Order: sequence, then C-alpha cells, then structure tokens
Amino acid sequence: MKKVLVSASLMCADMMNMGKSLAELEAVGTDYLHVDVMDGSFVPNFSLGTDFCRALKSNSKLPLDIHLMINDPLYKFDKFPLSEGDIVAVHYESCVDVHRILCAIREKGAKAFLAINPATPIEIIRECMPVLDGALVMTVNPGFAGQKIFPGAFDKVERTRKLLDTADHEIILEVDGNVSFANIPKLTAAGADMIVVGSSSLFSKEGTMAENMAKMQSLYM
Ligand code: S6P
Ligand code: MG
Repeated sequence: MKKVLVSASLMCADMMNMGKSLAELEAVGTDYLHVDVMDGSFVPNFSLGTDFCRALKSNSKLPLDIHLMINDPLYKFDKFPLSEGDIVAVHYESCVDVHRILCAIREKGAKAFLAINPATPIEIIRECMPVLDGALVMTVNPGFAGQKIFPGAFDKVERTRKLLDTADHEIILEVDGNVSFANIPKLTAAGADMIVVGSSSLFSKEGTMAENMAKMQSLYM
C-alpha cells in the first residue's frame, strides 16, 4: 500500500466529545492532528487556537499539523506549543517576509510548510524550497469545511509535485479541502503524499472512523 500521511482536521470532529475522537484517531492510525487556526480577518471565520493546542498536547501523543490562516503569523506562531516533529503551515498570502518565518519555524524545531490558496501560482514556492519541509496546496479557498474542490486542483497538485521533485531534499506535498473518497485517488495519483481529511472522508457519517480510514487507504494511487 502506498504510504500517505493522514492529517485529521479536528474542526470536523465532535467538539463535545473531543477526548473520544482523539482516542479513536490514534487507534485507527492517524499520523497528524490538523488544527485549523482562523482569525476572522485573513479568512472570514474563527476557529481553533493556542489553548486548544495545549490541551491536545496533554491528551494525545500525535504530532500537530498547525494550519495558520491568520494575518501576521510571524508575530504569533511561537505562541503555540511546538514540539520536535510538529508542522506549522503559513500562508504565502499572509506574510510579507515568507522566507523569514519559514526559517523561524525551523529554528523552533518544527517543520516549516508553505500554504498557497487556489488562485496563487505555484511558482512562488520555488524560491522557498531550500528552507521548506512541505508545501500545502489548498484545494478549496480557506475558511470553511464542507466545500467543493476547485476546478484545476488536480492539475495544480501534479504541477506542484513536479516542482518539488526538483529540490535537493524531500519536500512533502500536503493537500487540504474536500479530500473526499472520490477525490483521494486523483489527488494521490497527482502526487499528494499528505492529505487533510475532514467531513468528506475520515469524519463522514457514512461509516465509523475505522471503516472510513480503511476505505481511504484502499483508494490511494
Ligand atoms: C479549510 C480548512 C480545512 C478543512 C478541511 C475540511 O479552511 O483549512 O482544513 O477543515 O478541508 O475537510 P472537508 O472534507 O470538510 O473539506
Ligand atoms: Mg486546514
């Protein structure tokens, strides 16, 4: 079976039963806890934050995949509890000095990922590749769960994979947004090696979490 890293989008979990969800996520073999941080300014929504991440650290062994959808992340990212192996993704569209923040994230011992919105050209990734651990290609506009993948997403993922493969070190290609059962084969075939999964797959009401995970794994291409 192809190895694909699974990052579970916690904004799609049952907020009133988070402890139970965390235990289930560990049991089914989730690789990362995806934490969507929204400030109501960079995106038109509010979501999870620093205290939530601290609570995750005390209640789960899984590493965090912190997706910062906020303005001025350079002055805010280190308010999050970070351990070796955690990921911090910052948006190109939110940073004046992208290179500086990617280096600062690495200095804290975390992995630096650069996120880009659907309308942002992939070429901006090239200059950052020497200091990148991963690229996060948004397959929906950020802000909400339950959206539909944007036309052209599969082609964009394929082009990004080709670009990342020219780097002199391994760079993970993460995709986020409507990573549904129907879209997983196309996204993994296009070169995604890390998927953010939410309401349209891992947390789908169609099955239990274990059933959904098994179905996802059978769809990797
Ligand atoms: C969107 C956010 C995402 C969503 C995830 C939800 O702004 O960054 O991480 O939570 O995409 O999954 P789904 O299957 O509902 O699109
Ligand atoms: Mg996200």
